[in-house]
Amino acid sequence: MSTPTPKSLLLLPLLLALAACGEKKTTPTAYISPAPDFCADSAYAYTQAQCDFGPRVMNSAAHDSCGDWIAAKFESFGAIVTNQYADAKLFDGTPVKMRNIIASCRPDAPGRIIISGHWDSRPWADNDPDESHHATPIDGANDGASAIGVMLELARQISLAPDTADIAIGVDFICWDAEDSGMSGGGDSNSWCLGSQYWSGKRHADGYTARYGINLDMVGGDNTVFYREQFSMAYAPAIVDKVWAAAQRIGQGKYFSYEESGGAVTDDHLQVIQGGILCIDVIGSDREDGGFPRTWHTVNDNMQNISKSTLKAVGQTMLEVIWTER
Ligand code: AHN
Ligand code: ZN
Repeated sequence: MSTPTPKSLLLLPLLLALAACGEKKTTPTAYISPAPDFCADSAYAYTQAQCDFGPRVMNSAAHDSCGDWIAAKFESFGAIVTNQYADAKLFDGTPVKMRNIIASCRPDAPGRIIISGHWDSRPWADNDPDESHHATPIDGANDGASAIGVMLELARQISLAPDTADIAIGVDFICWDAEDSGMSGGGDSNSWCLGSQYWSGKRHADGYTARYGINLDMVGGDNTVFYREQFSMAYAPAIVDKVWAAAQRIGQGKYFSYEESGGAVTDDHLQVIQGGILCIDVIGSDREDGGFPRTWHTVNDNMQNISKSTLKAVGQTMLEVIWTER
């Protein structure tokens, strides 16, 4: 006995045709971005390369070699690199040798923006659920390396852009040192962000200024979402709007969410603001509880918990901002 074709199946071609029709009428013209494609594989590889040096904790050989690698990599993309070396003391009195690495792309462009992130990693996994790890240095794949990985890929994309590309600005990539050796548990907030503190008092070049800054922090974790951080909203709401709008435009609204408000975070952007340039923080939160990513300051902040889609969301949004800045 043959099964009769259900009526709904017979109607299917008609329904599809109608659906297609309806779609045509209601879908707005797709936005065509002028920006090139951000390559998440490259950003991932640059993140991995930093981790391969070992934890980049202050005063370590891994730290110093990785700093040389970061500077050379930016130079290989045609950036002019300026180093800011300085001595500082951690909250416990330990002297540290800092190096802020400033890589300028299109150095002659009069209009400039800063894209920054820290390149050191935390010497202690003091948020690890296992107390025996509290003195272990972390890889800092997300907390540190991911931002620099994204920034390197942005510099590469700028270097690949043809002379005819419609980029109206220059970009200064600032890699902060000694961000992450601060006192945990709501301790002295001045014990964090030592590299950017130094820069805010003494910029890398006399008379240097920029239109605004975007600091990236923990931009490669899995299960990550970006909420609008509270200090950024208080000091630079227009920059937050610009970046979040760019993300929605290119279809990355799932990552750059308006749904919840972010917390207020002591981070390097505050030092840039302190130095007189408005700056926001694009900092990852955990999608489940809205707090810091679940690998934050644990031994699990390693490459296994890095997501190419998160790197892509942030990197493509930054390219969109760079390519549409007038
Ligand atoms: C504090 O915990 C005070 N600030 C967080 C800044 C940070 C640390 N970002 C990454 N690691
Ligand atoms: Zn950290």
